[in-house]
Amino acid sequence: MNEKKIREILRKYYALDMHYEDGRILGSMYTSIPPIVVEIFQKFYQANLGNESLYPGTKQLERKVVKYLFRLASAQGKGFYGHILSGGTEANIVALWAARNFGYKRILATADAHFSIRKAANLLNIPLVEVKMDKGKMNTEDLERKLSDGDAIVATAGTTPLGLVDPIEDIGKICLDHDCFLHVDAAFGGFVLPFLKELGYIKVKFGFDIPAVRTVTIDPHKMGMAPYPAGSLLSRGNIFEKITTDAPYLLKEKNYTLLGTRQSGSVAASYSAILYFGWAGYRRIVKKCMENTLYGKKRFEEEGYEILVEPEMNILNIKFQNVKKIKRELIKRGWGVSINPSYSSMRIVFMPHVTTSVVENLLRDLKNIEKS
Ligand code: 0PR
Repeated sequence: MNEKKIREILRKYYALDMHYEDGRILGSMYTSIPPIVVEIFQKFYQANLGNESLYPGTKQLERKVVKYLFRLASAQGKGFYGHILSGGTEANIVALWAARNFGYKRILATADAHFSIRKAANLLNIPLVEVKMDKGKMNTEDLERKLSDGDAIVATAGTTPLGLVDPIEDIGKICLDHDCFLHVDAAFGGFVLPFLKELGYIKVKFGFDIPAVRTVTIDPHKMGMAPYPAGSLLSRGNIFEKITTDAPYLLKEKNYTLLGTRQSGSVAASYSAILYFGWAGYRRIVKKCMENTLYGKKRFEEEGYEILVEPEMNILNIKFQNVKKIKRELIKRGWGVSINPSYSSMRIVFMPHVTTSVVENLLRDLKNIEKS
């Protein structure tokens, strides 16, 4: 088949998909990325760090990206390790896999921890103990009550449903009194919190500046403006040794992540995004996203809607009595929505494509739904 015909066939399917540029995707943690980043992704598309010896250039780029992520995670000095993985799910699984291999026997997490934590518990065949929450954040008294030596704790910096930060400093203090493994899931918050801090919106620690924190997940493919698959796992000390597998037919004869073949064009692309935006550029993005979140909060309140919880990051939740019906109706009108049934709320992730005019369009459609 000639190229023109192939393009024609695929155009039809492309048109069926939603695209960030259309301003209708409200509940994703991804957005459209600059053409240069896409170009670099294409250029490096063959790279596979699953067999890194063939790709020493991309390997060097992985180190550079990881170094940048260390800065986001406040890792200072030597003794830190990291890899670019396929996303938050793989990073959370690998962290808990290593913890299990160190001998930690249970996982303690809240109900708002990402569902990949439940997957990890299931795959690793270790019990998951639910820690209570206070308004979406881990309740440290309940944690103290339930914690034993030999536990792994998962704290979240930017929870998936509400975008809140667990009290990680307090959790870290509790952790120091026990033999436990503290993993921080900053898949979303890792590229947000350091900038919100500089902008004066929030004052929290979430990374390696908390002594008990052992591992941190930060995803370039969320607020890092990189194409998927690009997550990361960073660790104090080399936890990857605990999950290394012999792979005799690879040049390096070792494999130290969950996946074998790893699409690593995204590693080069992540580095190009870091160069393109720079620290100040990411801060500008975060500032705009936060301003839009607060604009959304103000406008929804003006129109008589209830905001579930004061946003700490660029995630806003609007309460609805019948949130499933709202979801259905919005989908009918072409919106990509995400709801939190347990909070009876709709979640808007204020990624860069969710602008003030998207908020106004959404409010207009919600008014129409109410009338219908
Ligand atoms: N940790 C946290 C805190 C997350 O929010 C997510 C994903 C993960 C880990 C897992 O990351 P990966 O999906 O990269 O493995 N949270 C998003 C969510 O559930 C994922 C997402 C992204 C969902 C785009 C929908 C979507 O269109 O909201």
